[in-house]
Amino acid sequence: GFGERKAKAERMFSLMDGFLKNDPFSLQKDILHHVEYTMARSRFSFDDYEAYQALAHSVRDRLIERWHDTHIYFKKTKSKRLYFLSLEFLMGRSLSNSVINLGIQDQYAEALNQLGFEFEVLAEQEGDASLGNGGLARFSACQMDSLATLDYPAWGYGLRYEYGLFRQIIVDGFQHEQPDYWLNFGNPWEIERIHVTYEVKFNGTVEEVDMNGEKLKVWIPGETVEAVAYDNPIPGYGTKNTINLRLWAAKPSNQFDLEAYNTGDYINSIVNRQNTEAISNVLYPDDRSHQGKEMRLKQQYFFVSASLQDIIRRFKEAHNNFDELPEQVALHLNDTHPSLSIAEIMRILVDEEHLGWSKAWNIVNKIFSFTTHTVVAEGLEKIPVDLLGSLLPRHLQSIRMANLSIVCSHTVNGVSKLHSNTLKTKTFKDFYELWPEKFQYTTNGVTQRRWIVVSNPSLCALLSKWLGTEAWIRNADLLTGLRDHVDNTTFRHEWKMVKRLNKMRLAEYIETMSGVKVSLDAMFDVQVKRIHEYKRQLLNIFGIIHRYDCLKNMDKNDRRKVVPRVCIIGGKAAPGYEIAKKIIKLCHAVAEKVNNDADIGDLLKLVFIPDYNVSVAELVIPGADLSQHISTAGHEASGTGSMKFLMNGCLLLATADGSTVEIIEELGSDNLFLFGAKVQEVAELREKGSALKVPLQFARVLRMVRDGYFGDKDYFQSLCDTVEVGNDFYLLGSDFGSYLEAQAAADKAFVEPDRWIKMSILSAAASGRFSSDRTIREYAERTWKIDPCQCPF
Ligand code: GPQ
Repeated sequence: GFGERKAKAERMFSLMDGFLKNDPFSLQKDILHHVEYTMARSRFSFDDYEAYQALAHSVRDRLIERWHDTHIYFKKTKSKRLYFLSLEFLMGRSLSNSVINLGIQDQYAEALNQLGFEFEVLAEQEGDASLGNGGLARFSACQMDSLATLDYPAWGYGLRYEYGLFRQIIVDGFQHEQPDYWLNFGNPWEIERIHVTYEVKFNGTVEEVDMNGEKLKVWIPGETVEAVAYDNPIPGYGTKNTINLRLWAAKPSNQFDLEAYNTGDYINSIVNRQNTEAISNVLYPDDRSHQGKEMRLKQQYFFVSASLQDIIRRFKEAHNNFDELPEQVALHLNDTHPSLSIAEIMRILVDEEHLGWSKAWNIVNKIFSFTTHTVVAEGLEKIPVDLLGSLLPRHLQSIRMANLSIVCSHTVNGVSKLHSNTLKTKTFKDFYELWPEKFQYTTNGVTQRRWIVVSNPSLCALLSKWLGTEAWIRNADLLTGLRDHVDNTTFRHEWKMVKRLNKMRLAEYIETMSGVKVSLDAMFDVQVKRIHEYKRQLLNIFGIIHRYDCLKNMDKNDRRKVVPRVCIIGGKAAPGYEIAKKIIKLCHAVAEKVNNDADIGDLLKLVFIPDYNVSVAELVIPGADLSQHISTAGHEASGTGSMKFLMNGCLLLATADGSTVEIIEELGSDNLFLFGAKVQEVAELREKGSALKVPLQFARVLRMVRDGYFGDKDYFQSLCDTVEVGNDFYLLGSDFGSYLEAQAAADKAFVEPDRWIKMSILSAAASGRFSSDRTIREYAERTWKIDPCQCPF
């Protein structure tokens, strides 16, 4: 009875000595406890790595407490839930983010100090969780942070790849890929749920069976794999709410292949069982083209099947009528990757819940929303009929993943205003004419918790000081308040000092990574993102070659007026993307020449930062003066890097593409350096073909590369071909002139420090709209129709 249960609860409570306490002394006790009993190291002797692990485990305990309470509360209130389905999440590191969101950063710093450790030093021990490729995956991570912070009853679902995105190492200027076996040293941020498992079926045949006169279709699978849940708590900031990111791992199923055992083929049957684990082994590193790969399709279905079984089980715990599904569940398809969910949920409702096709269809049409992240054609997945047919014989109905997603979703989202227009007028024109009301856009955003509070503590302190509040950490709109202080010289001075400090941090990193010493007085000009032809890193490199060429031809007097530059480029190329790899090599070849030219000295340096990832971004972005977002107009669906730079007071040099168009609306075109063809001009320029006008400087730079000025003459020819007049799809040549003008305008602004600092402050002040909190609120209200549900303290 009740009395018994109450007594039991009280006893539990007293055994736990109340819930975990956060004063420095309690934290120390917990850290040492984990050194001794979790790490099994002596508390009298442990190194930084073990200290980090013990520290992380103590944070994990605190996360688990809130995570439990949050879920009990969500369950109790029966709030409608959002399930965010994504095959990629780029979480990066968790330690700093967690203690900041838990609000116990200072207590931990003090606790560690007394033990003789420094928080920042231990934080460096953590590796990145890189379960994604680029912008799409980092955007998923930012959205999880905002969902938790804004108290939305949401769950994330994904795959627990054992190998994350490859590590990039550079040998002799060439990219090499190394496996990222990130779980090698244990992962304190996840909770293994050995009892949360589901069977996932593959292959086999569909048979018709007679059930009391009714003909039913039954799928007889050829192979069964088990999905095991790993839960990753995601804490909100300034709230107790801690939501869940559930990642699935594949394990051999317990369904034995009896026949194999009986025929005595014991060893082989074990080997086959082991092979099934391969499904969640590795993240595909080609962002946006996974055409026709069987293992990729298996991953998608494995993920979808496990997630939906879990979601339906949870729904059925509290409801017995599927008509209530749309009021209880919102399913979000993050790109087309999880779109098999649609076919799978139909299969479950029809085959397993026996709702009948039309009833099931009606329900399914009310629960899905879909965001597409690209306009590039190869980003739209297609699955060969025979592949889908043999792997999932009961699902074969449609195989253009985007079409399937559009037809069955109530909302089709673009990721910026410009992107959405392209979807409506080009990519999905026919669908738009059929269902105009489905098409919306929700401009992307990034979380200021990660991109200011975690990564730029000095700016964070300065913002709170001048805004007179820390409230901007939950409400980024308050950043506009910085405009009030832009004429204050003390403020501007402090702003400048913060930038200088971050440049120092970055300069140290550059020196240890590449041996290149850079001057803090130079303009730090950064382009970091995946390497793609449409993102035009080659335009940047050609600009650098041009700059070098000009310097070489300048007399001593003129050189004195030149603004020194440190050009920084970073990003990974998909392993099979030859042209992208050549761009990386060219960058190194130019760097080699320029950096070793004593005659040029500090006037120009070029550094390639290897293995660009979330934690490297946290270091690079705050230290940038200028950043480049220079895709051919109409090709970057949104772009989120620009938003992170903007928040950190970095000036943008950009084309009017993706989210930049909206950044201009907030910031005004005077406060950034805009160049290049507009989206509506692109088609016409392309049509001109070899009649297109290209500046002489461009032809000269191209000639230098072709003639072997930077070595490897033969190797670079095919790269040069891609931008030769008549073949220059991404319009590097025709944009080159205005690119150089924008660069000159940036140089000019930089020599007026006051003006530059003002522009920098105004950039950060305009960044509030690009917080993922705004993105998530829009999605929640307009698309998912979910309400906040705050777990009381
Ligand atoms: N994006 Cl389709 C990726 O990072 N990977 C992909 O496979 C696809 C899109 C990016 C896109 O290029 C950026 O413009 C967006 O800002 C980002 O997704 C998030 O929407």
